[in-house]
Amino acid sequence: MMTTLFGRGVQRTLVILAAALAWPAQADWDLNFQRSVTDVGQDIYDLHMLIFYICCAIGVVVFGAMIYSIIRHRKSVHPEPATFSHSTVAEIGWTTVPIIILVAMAFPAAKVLVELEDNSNADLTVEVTGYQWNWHYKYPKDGVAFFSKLDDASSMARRAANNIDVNTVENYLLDVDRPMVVPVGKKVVLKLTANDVIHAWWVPQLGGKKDAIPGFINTMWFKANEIGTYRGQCSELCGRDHGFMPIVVEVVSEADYASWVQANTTDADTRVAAVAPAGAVEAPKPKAVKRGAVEGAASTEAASDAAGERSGE
Ligand SMILES: [Cu+2]
Repeated sequence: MMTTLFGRGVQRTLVILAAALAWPAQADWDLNFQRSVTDVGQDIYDLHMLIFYICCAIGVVVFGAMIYSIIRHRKSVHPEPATFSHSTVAEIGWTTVPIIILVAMAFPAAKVLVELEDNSNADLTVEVTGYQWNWHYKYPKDGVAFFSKLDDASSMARRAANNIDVNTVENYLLDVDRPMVVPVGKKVVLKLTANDVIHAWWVPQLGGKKDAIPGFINTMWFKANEIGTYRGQCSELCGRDHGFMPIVVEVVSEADYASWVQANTTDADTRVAAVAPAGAVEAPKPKAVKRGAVEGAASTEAASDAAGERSGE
């Protein structure tokens, strides 16, 4: 019985090894990050690969030394154990070498972090609000605002009672009714917040990921170099329907973006009004010091404060 199990284990390992060796033949079957279409995303990918190779080299050295020592100094060859208690040279070595490696890794990592946080000079700013469980996008300058939720095909298929084979649904759980649209080659700055619980906006191919937290405005940016459709998901475990709030970003040409804005601006005002969270617009009650004209003034001031807070200014 044990021999059969062992034999099967060996067989399975050989199959996995063979699959790994046949790697170039399996371009569609990828285990690594998705290739990014932004420069920063590519830098993140390169950094990830650099650190990965460093880790592999450390692994080879450490396990190599271990395996060598186990074989070289095994009991049958060296029945008498050595009597030294420590080696100052070795201690200095295994303290300084990791420090040098860490410092060497900190430089490229810091460079990417600085790049990632450079939210200046936006060509387009989009306010993104996470809701339970969909996203709201608002383009303040272009007067476009809309909700983006899981598309109907996925929504129907996800319910067990409907008995729909999810494999037949294209982009299952990764499609929305209204994607976010941005122009290619433009720096898009996202102002992220949430209306209820913490969500996180992440489209892997656009690089970076940011939390959307109620009461806070987090900022991130991306500049897509290629026209295309890029998919992501909320990456914060935000609640019951967490798995059903995908993100789709359509990167289009400037002309296509302009006509999209043209086609979607008209209903913006009503949608914005319908979308604004009730509590955020309502001014706090003025203190009951004086009545009349002063109350009106205080109320206006409070309202503009509240509005300022919302837009993050
Ligand atoms: Cu979420």
